[in-house]
Amino acid sequence: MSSETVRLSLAEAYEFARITLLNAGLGPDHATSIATLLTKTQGDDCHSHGLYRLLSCVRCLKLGKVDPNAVPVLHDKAAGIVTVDARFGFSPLAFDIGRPMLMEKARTQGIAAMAINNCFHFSALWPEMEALAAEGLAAIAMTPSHSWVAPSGGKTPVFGTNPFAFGWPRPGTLPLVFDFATSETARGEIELHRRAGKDIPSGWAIDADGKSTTDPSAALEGAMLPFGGHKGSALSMMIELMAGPLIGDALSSESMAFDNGAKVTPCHGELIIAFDPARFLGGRSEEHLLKADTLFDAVLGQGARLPSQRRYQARARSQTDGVLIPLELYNELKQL
Ligand code: NDP
Ligand code: PYC
Repeated sequence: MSSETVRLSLAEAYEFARITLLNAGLGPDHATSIATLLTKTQGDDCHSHGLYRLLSCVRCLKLGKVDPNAVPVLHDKAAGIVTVDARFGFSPLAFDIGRPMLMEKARTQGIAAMAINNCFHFSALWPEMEALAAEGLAAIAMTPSHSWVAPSGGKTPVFGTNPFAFGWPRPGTLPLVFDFATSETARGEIELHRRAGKDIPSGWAIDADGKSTTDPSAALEGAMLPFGGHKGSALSMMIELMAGPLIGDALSSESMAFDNGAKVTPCHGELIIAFDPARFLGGRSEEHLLKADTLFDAVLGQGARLPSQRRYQARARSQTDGVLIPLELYNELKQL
């Protein structure tokens, strides 16, 4: 693959994404929501979940899998529970529609959960965590995907790449956020290695015969591996349960069965839980939240970095310099 790149300002990236989605037949509200999201992820140098995702969105639309005009339906399910039925549309608009009620319930109850159901889910979770943490709430989120990942000690895919994300509000500065797949890496990262003609590190995946592989194509045909052995495997299982049966939605294996060989974006649910420190702590909230800085300083003081630090640095760069995307991807997207 060529190493040539194209530079786009953030405004151009947004418009490029929006027009690509509209041209593929996606409804304007969804197109706006997704273009906003992909501009954020590309701007923060999250390449596996940036503009690259337009390829799979358009494929999903062309195959008629996703409802391009689905109107998410919000349900006030209980004092601390919101559900949003995405009605087989993409998930970002469902999150946008559910977020105000989730925040209101978290502020009233101290803790509230939002289940998004029946959504085609392709996105990074950190923008959702950052949006909640920027409003003073701590939050966690999790979602299954397709069954691509073998359990620790096994060879056959059962779990999804099941990301887990966390957001922590920091008075006066940007939130602390982490967001990672419970597999060694996101599947999108292996796909990007394949597109770039690069090997993957050993330990990420096994081939169809169960042997360790550094060949991205063999990895995608075989099984991905959980991070941290039995620990990542258990977390991944928890995510299957909490963002699957608990909210009345699909396991990764069911999402894969629903896909029926089309190899498009997984379709399932997502669980988001928000916590209001002001409700837990009352007037002592700020004092306790500032204590987090002691912890962060102890990390930074020894030369380690905080999760989200790289992204915030990339964001500052993108705001002035724009984003670089591979020319090949740009041309492919333009042809769509
Ligand atoms: P990584 O393994 O790169 O881990 C990313 C997280 O770890 C980020 O929060 C990152 O912060 C932090 N981090 C990385 N290196 C360090 C370090 N040295 N010190 C401190 N923190 C560090 O990401 P994955 O490949 O596992 O996942 C990438 C994305 O894929 C996620 O956004 C995830 O949501 C998405 N995904 C989505 C799925 C879906 O079904 N929708 C499925 C699977 C993944 P920073 O960002 O600042 O580098
Ligand atoms: O990269 O593993 C992944 C992924 C799955 C769904 C969206 N991204």
